[in-house]
Amino acid sequence: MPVDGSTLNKNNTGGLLQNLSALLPIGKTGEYGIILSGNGASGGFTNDPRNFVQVKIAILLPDHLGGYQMGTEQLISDPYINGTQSILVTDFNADGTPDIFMSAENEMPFILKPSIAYMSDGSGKYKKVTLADSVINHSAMLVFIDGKPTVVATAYPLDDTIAGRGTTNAIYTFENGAFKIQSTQYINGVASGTLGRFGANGELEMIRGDVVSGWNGKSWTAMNIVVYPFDGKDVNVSKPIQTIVPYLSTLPEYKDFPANIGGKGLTHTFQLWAIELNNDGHLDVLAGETMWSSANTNFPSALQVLINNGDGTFKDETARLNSTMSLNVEQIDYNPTFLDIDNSGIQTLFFGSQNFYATQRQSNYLILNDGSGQLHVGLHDEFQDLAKQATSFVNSQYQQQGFSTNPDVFFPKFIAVPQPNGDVNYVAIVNAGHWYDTAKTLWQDQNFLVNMPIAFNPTTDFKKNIVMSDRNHSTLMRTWAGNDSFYANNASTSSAHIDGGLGIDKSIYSSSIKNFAIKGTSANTFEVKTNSTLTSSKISDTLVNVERLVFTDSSLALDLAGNAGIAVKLIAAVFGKDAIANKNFVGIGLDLLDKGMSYDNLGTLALGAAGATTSDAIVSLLWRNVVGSVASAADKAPFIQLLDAGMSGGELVHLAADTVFNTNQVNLVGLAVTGIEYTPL
Ligand SMILES: [Ca+2]
Ligand SMILES: [Ca+2]
Ligand SMILES: [Ca+2]
Ligand SMILES: [Ca+2]
Repeated sequence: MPVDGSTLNKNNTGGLLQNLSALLPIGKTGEYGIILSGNGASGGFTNDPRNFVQVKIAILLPDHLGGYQMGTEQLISDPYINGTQSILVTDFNADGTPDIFMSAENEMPFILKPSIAYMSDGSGKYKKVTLADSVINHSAMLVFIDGKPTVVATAYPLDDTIAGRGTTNAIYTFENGAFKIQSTQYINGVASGTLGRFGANGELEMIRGDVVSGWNGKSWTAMNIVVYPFDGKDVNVSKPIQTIVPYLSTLPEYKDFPANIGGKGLTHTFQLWAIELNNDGHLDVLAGETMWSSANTNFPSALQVLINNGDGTFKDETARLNSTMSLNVEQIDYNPTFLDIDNSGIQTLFFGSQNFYATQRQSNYLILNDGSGQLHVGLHDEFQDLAKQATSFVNSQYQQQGFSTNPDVFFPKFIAVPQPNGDVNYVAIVNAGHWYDTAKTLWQDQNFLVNMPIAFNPTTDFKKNIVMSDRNHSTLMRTWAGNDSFYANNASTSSAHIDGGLGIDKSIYSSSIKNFAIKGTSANTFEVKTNSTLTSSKISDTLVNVERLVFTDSSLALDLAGNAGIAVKLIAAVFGKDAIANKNFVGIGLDLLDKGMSYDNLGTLALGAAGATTSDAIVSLLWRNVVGSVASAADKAPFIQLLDAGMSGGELVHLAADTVFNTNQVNLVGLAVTGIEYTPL
């Protein structure tokens, strides 16, 4: 396991300062192994090389029975690395198989070391490569510059007197069979960074967190996120493009918070992730932040949302777009997984962290993005119950051997493992505390890995009703199984694609229906476009799985294969085909069906409203409306017999309404292209 036994001694008891994980794509598309590693801890914050902690990596492979088995030795022959805080997985050598990059990081003690990479060798195994750097990289971020994988490292802000600076803020690319390492300018204080084509015309920018300024003789007075131009080789720190105050430091309630890393009221930005959040074509940024404090264990943490204004500057939209994540949690994952799990083109965010003595403040999260940049907590509180299950499993299996664990002491880290079908399973890392190794006569940390195949699938299991009040210029939005509402505020001037998923979803427009061209193009798909006459607020929407359109003067139901189809067929059968033009009738039918009333029960209700109470009256009514003639006694007899034998009136309505006579007379095929107007209740 990650800390190797041969390096253990009384100073190095095998503790991991960071318990990191990353997914390793393996086998079929959508299948993953799990890489585990971290950086060790011993000897405190010194630079005594005798206390250096060597760490191993471990790789778990799926056992195809829903669990995992150790697979390290199948893939690599030398698992020793120099500690890391960033496990980065991508295909650097472009051979079709992902490689693994472990940027070196050690804080206890501070020791400069080379980074380690495991490169796919073409035989299904990995070759270990020791890089020609010398680093304590607090952060290393994988970004893609024009499709090329690039590692952007941020060196720990070392004082020259501790251990030298080594290779400062290196940028790594893979060129001609080897890693090219390019050192960039040393900047006071920085702990995190990312690089990307954030500019209006794709200009490169380097963004750094924890950039300190305003030394007052005792402490820094500011510690901010700073956006710099990047010329392809280095940052230009003398011309910052923008200085951004970390979210927590913008909140009055934390103005005087006794934060340790920066000082009073200052926020530590430990990670910066470049990610497209609102799908407007301009790369955005998420910042991982904390006011870690030894004096106040209820320190706040945050995920700051910085939306690109389109010109390479950013707007802090945390309060508006990330309102559901609590600030009263432990620091979130340094090495989260961002992955498109439903082929929507939108990434879901997975954060897993081990938390000590902090059950209520645990920071495991599954975060969903609806595509407008609005983030929703998919799973968080649920981990409390899962933690109880995982720890009681460990206790039931291993208590006799002396192991015991308690989520209130060691809250597990939950590693998300998406499945090819979009389900998300978890592996919990359960810390069972210290354990005495009689052979080595020392105490060691012990972790158990517990497989938790919960099969959470947001497409079907996330039932919150989403209100997208602002599209934030997005061209790609999708929601889940709730009844969702999409407003067109700040709609993109380009074409937009919206998928409402399961549930009765509405797209709402703030002008008259006469300004729009509306057309069903294929199953569950409608195009809604503003006419050329409407030059302001142009809309060009492709709506999938969206059931209703709402305009200022009219509403349209599009789900002719769903509730709207039932309402129309049923109204025609019971009230006559002309009645489908009665928008109130359609609206009442939709309202009842959307609330869950069955086709048959609505049929019975409609018969009552039409005054058909006897078997004869029911059959006569349906025959007249569906067949179009007055039924003879012989025509009616078999149906009257069915009713008298116990069939409900509603069931007979259902049968009659679904006949081809009826679907033809209401022109169901045509309605599937135009939709049907209704008056909402
Ligand atoms: Ca490769
Ligand atoms: Ca964006
Ligand atoms: Ca929905
Ligand atoms: Ca839907």
